[in-house]
Amino acid sequence: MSEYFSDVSKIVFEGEDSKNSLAFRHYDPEQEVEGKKMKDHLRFGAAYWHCMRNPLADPFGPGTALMPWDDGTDSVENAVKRTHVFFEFMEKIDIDYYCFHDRDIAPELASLSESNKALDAVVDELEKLQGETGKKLLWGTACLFAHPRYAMGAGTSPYVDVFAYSAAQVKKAIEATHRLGGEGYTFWGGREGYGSIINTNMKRELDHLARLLHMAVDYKKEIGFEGQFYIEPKPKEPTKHQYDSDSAACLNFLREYDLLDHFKLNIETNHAILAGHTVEHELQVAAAAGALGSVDANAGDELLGWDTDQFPTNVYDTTKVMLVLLEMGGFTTGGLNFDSKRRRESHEPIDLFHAHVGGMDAFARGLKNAAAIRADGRYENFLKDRYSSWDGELGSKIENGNTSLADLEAHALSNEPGILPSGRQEMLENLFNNFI
Ligand code: XUL
Ligand code: CO
Repeated sequence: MSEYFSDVSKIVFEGEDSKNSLAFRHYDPEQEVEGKKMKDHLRFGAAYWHCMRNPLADPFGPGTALMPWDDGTDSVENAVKRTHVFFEFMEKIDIDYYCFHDRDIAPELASLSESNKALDAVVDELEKLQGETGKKLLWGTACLFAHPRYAMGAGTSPYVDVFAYSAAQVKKAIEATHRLGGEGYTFWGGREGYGSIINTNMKRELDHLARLLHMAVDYKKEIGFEGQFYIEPKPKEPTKHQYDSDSAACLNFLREYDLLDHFKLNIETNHAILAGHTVEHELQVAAAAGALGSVDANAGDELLGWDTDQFPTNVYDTTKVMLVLLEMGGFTTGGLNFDSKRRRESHEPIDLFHAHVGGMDAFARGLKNAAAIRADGRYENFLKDRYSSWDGELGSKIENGNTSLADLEAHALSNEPGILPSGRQEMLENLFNNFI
């Protein structure tokens, strides 16, 4: 196998005292936390699109990323070569899973049948590389937002031929994911929304999107694909309003169209922020509905209002994410997919390694912190205590639906609430800091 990253050897755990910037100081894959290996808690994924295809362009200038292995063409040979670079990267960074869009791994060619053939050829290669290395596919997806035909949406396009084309692409991408043993398949509706409501029939678009998802569920069953379907919420960008705007909107859509049994959510940190929520809010909404599936791990920038997709380095945030995940009992099919890109100025191939090392270490610290918070028990006890009035006779009667407004009026007439205990927000924030 040729070495595309000849200046990097396999990244290993060296511990907190290490001064080596290409070593893990916290991520020790085999170390057990709460009785499970770190690598099995975190289930890191590398995003093919950001690692291999993102040129690091911005609206004011072209890409800067140096990709000496890439000849810049749309040839299948070039696409196949990239898969080798990517697998060498995964091997050296010690990430077990990856995620792709159909059009990242293989080129979009002049016709659907040519694009399908190119995809088959690249999937052949990926299958071989997975067999050789033991790397696995966390999820696959179809890119239904880049090509101009999708400028007005895919599953929500006003044009039926575009809808049909997107359905064909979804069918093929599910097949590719199935062939590669993918543990999941994601739907991110990048342009499933609108730029202006004045030219939009919202009800019809939502009905159509649900039809597309129902057909995907049927096809999944037909071919025996057992991976988990995910919807990935995002409120805007590229559209002004995306129908899958946040966890609550996605859950409502799935319930309304009788799809909830077939989907979980893939929550992305930066998307939560764009929706005006914290990521732990989005995770908790999904978890409460039994629908927290996977995480697209990244970070935004406090001063910028768009999807900057930065690598996660904030240990407060990773601790909060890991707390929700540990409370839920951990991932089943999901993982922490780094849907993160380097900054435009970090254009050297080696920056890919620095970026992932930082993200992986930040999550390893988050995991250790979250486990320590749980072992300490003070949060859990505080919460338990705060709601303990509900554990009495009246509380359980209400919770079980065995009271009427008149019953509660009778109770309230002789039980005025009085002065309540403090919520202790500051004390709890201080306590949290003790674990960071
Ligand atoms: C875009 C985004 C996508 C999805 C997959 O903001 O997050 O890359 O994760 O289509
Ligand atoms: Co994402």
